[in-house]
Amino acid sequence: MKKKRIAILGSTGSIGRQTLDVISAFKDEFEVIGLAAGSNAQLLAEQIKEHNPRFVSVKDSTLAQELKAILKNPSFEIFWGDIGLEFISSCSCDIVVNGLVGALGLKPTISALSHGKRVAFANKETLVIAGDLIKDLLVKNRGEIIPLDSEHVAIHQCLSGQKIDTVKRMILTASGGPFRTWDIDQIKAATKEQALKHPTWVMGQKITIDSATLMNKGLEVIEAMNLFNIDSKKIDVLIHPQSIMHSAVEFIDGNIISQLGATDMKLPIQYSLFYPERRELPFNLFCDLLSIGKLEFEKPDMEKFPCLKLAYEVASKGKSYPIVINAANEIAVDKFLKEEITFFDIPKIISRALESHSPVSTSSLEDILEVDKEVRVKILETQSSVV
Ligand code: MN3
Repeated sequence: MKKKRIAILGSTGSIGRQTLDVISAFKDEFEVIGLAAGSNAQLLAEQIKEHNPRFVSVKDSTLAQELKAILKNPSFEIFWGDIGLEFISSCSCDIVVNGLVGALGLKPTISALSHGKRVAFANKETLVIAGDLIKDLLVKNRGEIIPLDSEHVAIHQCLSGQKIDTVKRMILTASGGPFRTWDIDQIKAATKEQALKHPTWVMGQKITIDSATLMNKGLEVIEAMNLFNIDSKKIDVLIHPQSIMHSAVEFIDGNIISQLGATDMKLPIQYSLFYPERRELPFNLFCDLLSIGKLEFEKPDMEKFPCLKLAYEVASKGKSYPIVINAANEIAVDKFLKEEITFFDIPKIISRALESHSPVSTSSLEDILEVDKEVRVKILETQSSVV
């Protein structure tokens, strides 16, 4: 059997590491061709020793030197920066796993899809800021996107064999994050450590903070809108603390199809890498419904979690607003992680950025990057004096 050739963008991040866990469990079926990482040279070196890729990319030339020094006789070609990411995303592979965080993932996605690749997609921010551009590329080239985000993998399975015009609504579930049961004043005073304690999922820092504000769910609403071509009015969010039902689709005839499974990213990753086939799960991650006992659902509280409300507003406004919400959120989360602002400054910064934005239509990569940059510069210039 011919092995599937895989390139991973963001190999040392949470998605990248778990993708390599899945690949290691199916060594006869996959071959790692390319690895792109940021600045964790030590972990990348270990991954290279184990998977022996042909192409490697790191953040900059200093890190490339560092990596060469760790691995005495490298047998791979090494690249760095934007060019490296673009090279890896268009190299001779069958599947590109995009596990990058933030708008950084946009250019490599465009490059992979322009080369007709299948992209296993965990980089939601790219679909948020460049939905139309990505949809255009999918029409023009033979590339495809298979979701890797657990909710979207759930919906992808619920829609199997169904017609999109028979969908009444999609139900995205959310764990509710660490502050689900806190009152609003407690949330306002939340610290970085408290926000990083996610109740059900183990993930990277940015997405963990996004889960605490519920911005993650807001971005996922826009992601679902673009991925499945559906109006945001037909996408509901339900808080589901057990995180066992990963999402659901209600059809016009009243039937609801949902997908359930263990709370572990290796499941959606395995689904995405093998789709449309299935393989026996090589991990002890089968879901025991008896030990879970009950599934609960709650309505999200938009006062306690204003980021979700902002995301819905942006989803219906469209134009360049999704770029603004994403850029402002990335900056605000970064500042919160550096302990420069409070937890409730995050929605404040975002809502100020949205209010002061004059919408434009963005049809090209250049347009998108220009708005993205403008928003970031404006926040960094004014923010310190306002908050
Ligand atoms: Mn998700």
